[in-house]
Amino acid sequence: MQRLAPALREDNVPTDLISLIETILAATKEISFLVSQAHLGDVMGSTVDENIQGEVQKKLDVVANDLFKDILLESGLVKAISSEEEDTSVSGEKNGKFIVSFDPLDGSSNIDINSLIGTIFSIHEAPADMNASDPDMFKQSGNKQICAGYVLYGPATMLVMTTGSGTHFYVLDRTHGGFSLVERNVQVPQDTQEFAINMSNQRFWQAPMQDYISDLLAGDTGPRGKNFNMRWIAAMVGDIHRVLTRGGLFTYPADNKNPEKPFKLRLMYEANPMSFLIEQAGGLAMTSQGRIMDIEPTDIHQRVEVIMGSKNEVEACLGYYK
Ligand code: AFP
Repeated sequence: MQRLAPALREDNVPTDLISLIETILAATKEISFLVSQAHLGDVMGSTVDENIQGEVQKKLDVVANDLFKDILLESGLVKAISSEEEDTSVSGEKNGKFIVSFDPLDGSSNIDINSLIGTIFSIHEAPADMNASDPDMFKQSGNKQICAGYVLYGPATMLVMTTGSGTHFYVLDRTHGGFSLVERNVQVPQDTQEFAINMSNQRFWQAPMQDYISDLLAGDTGPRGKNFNMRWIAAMVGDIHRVLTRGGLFTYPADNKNPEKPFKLRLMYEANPMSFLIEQAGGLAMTSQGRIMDIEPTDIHQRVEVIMGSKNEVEACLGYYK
């Protein structure tokens, strides 16, 4: 089985980007070990702190964030990082060529129930003319990502990554401690009979999403003329991994539960990297208004509506917004 670095060289990924990817993966291997230790290590449960989004931080959120922050800033490869767990960007090497946005531990509510969690990352080139302490460096659209991926800490630890030449699956091979390529150019099936949404928010959705989901639930007796299955893992990494593997529609739509916060998912370290992976696998990644990766960011922690997955099903859903 082909190992990571040769596979990346085959895709003409530059050496310094390969080094950065390997740096990120070194941190994920430590997290993978910590996750597998559960109660045997001191990583279960919550801290007394909240992050900038007002969410109580789990111990593993903090440990994973510190691991990433330290390893990336020590690498000399990055000019700055931004993380779900940091208030603003953190500067690194002033001549660093890259900036990295990450969610160190996606699906935090799954930590204590020994269920799927993961790390999501997105890499852009650092603008040479900007100061390392300037958070505006991160205001680059998803179109400008040069690499995006996630590591899923499941029964197997898997890396799913794109550098713009397709989306590929790798598995952490514990016999040699590195990631091996297991599937090149994954393709999301264009049609699906499966959707993922947090149904408990139904009464808060806008009318088009209400109508779309009602039609799916009506099954073969409704206007869609076929039965749909539903899944919800409560970790975007888990849900998107299923969509990349066997197709599906994943959405976190706008809702009016809290009028000050109509969207849940974060653009820079959730929606953009997942959009890059989904599009590179032939799927669609949209809001009800347009392509996610076309959005020009205004804030590191900005949130966005997400409708992504199998092309024909995403288009069917967007049809309700016209
Ligand atoms: P965290 O990154 O704070 O763990 O949040 C996970 C998440 O943003 C995303 O991964 C899930 O799809 C979504 O939240 C789950 O939301 P619900 O709490 O509504 O199930």
